[in-house]
Amino acid sequence: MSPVGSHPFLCDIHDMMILAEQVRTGNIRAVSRLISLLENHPGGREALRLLNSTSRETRIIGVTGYPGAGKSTVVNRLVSCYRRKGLKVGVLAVDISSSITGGALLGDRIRMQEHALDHGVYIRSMATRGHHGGLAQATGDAAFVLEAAGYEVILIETIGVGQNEGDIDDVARIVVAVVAPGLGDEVQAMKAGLLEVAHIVVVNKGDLPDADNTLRDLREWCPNVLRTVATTGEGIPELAAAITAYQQPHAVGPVGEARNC
Ligand SMILES: Nc1nc2c(ncn2[C@@H]2O[C@H](COP(=O)(O)OP(=O)(O)OP(=O)(O)O)[C@@H](O)[C@H]2O)c(=O)[nH]1
Ligand SMILES: [Mg+2]
Repeated sequence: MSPVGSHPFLCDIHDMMILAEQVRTGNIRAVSRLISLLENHPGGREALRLLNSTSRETRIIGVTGYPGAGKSTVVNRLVSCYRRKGLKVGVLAVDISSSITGGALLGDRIRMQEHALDHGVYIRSMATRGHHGGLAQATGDAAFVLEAAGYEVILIETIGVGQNEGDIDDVARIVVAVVAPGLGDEVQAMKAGLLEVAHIVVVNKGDLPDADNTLRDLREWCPNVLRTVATTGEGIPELAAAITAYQQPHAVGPVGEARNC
């Protein structure tokens, strides 16, 4: 591990302490700079200790699901919902494999553009560069930075196709799986893996004709299935309420223990 001092972003421990202090005051540029440092330099993790983050009631919500199911559109709606409650929201859009996502990150930016001028919203795309477990570490570190900077809700979007969900489970305290109607045979085979990690399953694109069948099918696997039409916002307040209910300590026991599926 090379010393942080060799990193072009930072010169020495003094710089790092200043950066940590700026993060604690919620300075967005400092947040971005520290996350870049963490992504690019293993020694950057030292900076996390300087953040002195006391545990807050930050909600870390994972949103996973098949490519194109509507994760970004759902996340965008949830951001609006939490902003209406006056909460500061961070979004981490994780790109596990660029070969799967293609132009997804550009799409994410467009779908979340309405929040671009809102200082209470921080949106960042993260690439894990194919490292096994990279999602857990890089995203967990970034979530920790956002928490220290005073973000009260952190939404993590990631593609789950039956292999990578375990990662998001390590970081997020609650996982929402987004699926779209008309699951083909191939996707059916992945269903068990995705549902295993989900606390709440969302059948998005509820406006499509096949939605009822998909809802019926999934309810055989999982009792906690909601229907949304993210493009119009239908079902999003119910989803937000389900997330909140899941986080009540008395509702289902400690988050992360009980699964609805
Ligand atoms: N009909 C319909 N289309 C939707 C709905 N929600 C999202 N879409 C559309 O589905 C497409 C994909 O939406 P995204 O939100 O980018 O999906 P995603 O899961 O984030 O996609 P990736 O990040 O590429 O995996 C877009 O064209 C959306 O407008 C919905 O409720 N109904
Ligand atoms: Mg997306």
